Amino acid sequence: NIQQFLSAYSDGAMDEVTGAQLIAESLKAQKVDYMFGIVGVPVIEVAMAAQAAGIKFVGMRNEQAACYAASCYMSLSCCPPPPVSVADHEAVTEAVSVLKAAKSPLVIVGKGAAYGRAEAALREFVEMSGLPFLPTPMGKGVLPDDHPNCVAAARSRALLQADVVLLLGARLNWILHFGLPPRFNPNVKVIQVDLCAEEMGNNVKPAVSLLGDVNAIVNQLLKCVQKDGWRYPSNTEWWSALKEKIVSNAKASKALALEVRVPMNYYMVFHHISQLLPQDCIIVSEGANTMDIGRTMLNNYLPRHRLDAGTFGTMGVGLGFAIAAAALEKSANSGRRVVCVEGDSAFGFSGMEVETMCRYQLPVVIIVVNNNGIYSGMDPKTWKEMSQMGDLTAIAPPVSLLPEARYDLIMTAFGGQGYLVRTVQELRDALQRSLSDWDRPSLLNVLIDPSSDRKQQEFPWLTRSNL
Ligand SMILES: Cc1ncc(C[n+]2csc(CCOP(=O)(O)OP(=O)(O)O)c2C)c(N)n1
Ligand SMILES: [Mg+2]
Repeated sequence: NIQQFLSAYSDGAMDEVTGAQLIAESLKAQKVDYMFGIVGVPVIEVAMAAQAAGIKFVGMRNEQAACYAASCYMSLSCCPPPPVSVADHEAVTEAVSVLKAAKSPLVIVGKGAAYGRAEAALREFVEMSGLPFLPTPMGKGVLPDDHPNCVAAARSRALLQADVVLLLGARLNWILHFGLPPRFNPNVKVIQVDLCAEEMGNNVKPAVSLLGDVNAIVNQLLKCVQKDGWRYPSNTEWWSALKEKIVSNAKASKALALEVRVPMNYYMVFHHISQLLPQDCIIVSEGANTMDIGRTMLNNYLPRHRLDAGTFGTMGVGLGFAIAAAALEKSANSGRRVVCVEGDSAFGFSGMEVETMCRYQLPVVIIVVNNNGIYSGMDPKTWKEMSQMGDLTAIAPPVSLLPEARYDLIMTAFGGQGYLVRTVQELRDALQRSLSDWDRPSLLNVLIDPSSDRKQQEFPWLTRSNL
């Protein structure tokens, strides 16, 4: 440790100590085991001293992506658990009585439940109480998406009509429409479970606040319902309404997924990807339609196996996240695959990190869902016609990107496998081949219909811009 290092120096066992060594040794003493960055004078010395101190150094192509990689590493590798604090006993009893009085209760599982490792207690609680649950984007997988109590496929209805929401480590921010109408019932009662006192009451005043460790509190709730054997009945109007919506939404997605057409639509692409991905893979995703539709179609079965643009919707995080995740999986020899599902615009933000993946032989499978733009784009012919009509900077829609750009060639440029994909068969073949290659990364450039869109939404405010 740093003390030994310094005493070796003062004993004269070492002739000289450099600033770089001190930085490296103190990082090591704080249990840093990976460093992501870019060197140049005088950072080269720090990176080399880090390696000498036993810290692995991943040289990236842009500091922004290096920061994303480091933050991802933090959330995937386990930090020492903080001291566990439980909620006030009376508040727990109060929460259970609010739940029992609910006509249409809903459990929302946030990323706090994932970080808090609440999966085992939560599964028992949900199965014991018979309550419907909805994961937030990063809460996906705490309980498997195919769990019978998961109502993700009826998300809008569940949020709109719930009269009591048990909010587990999730924030009422824009992702949950601030907990307010028109997305939520104006009289909804929120039971808020959170580790952070400052999150309590943000946007909606909770009916009950349970401050403390999510896992510990779910266990407290579980004990409470176990004691009197309470269970929310499965034959309620609420469950029928949710199930009816799940069935009709699944039907609409399936109809789109089973279309036979070239170019493909989003639903076809995700349907076939979801059939081929291993259940334990880590899914990284970013984009707009790509991330939103992908989230509904690509199931997570395990906690902490999904990383996406998250709370701030920041594009550019995907490749950094994937590099950190793949470095971890590779050194642990876990056999788990990292799959990175990117919109074509999202991919562009950190696209040069493909070289990083090739250099370190990280077998990430990147799938670029390429619709020639941000939300939508133009087909090559229309683009060409438009370019003959005038100055593109004056007339090209700001959402458009170069049609049919060959992102797959970026991967082959550095020695990885690139695939250009237009059809379902090509998609399946390329994905199967990529998933069996553990020596190098692959990139599937999946050209889809540039006017492909989400399926019809029930409410216009779901997709309308707030501007
Ligand atoms: C750092 C950053 N810059 C810009 C944006 C604005 N933005 C939102 S989604 C998006 C890209 C969506 O396009 P794409 O990744 O191709 O996904 P698609 O919707 O086309 O499937 C952009 C640029 C953002 N979210 N983050
Ligand atoms: Mg796009």
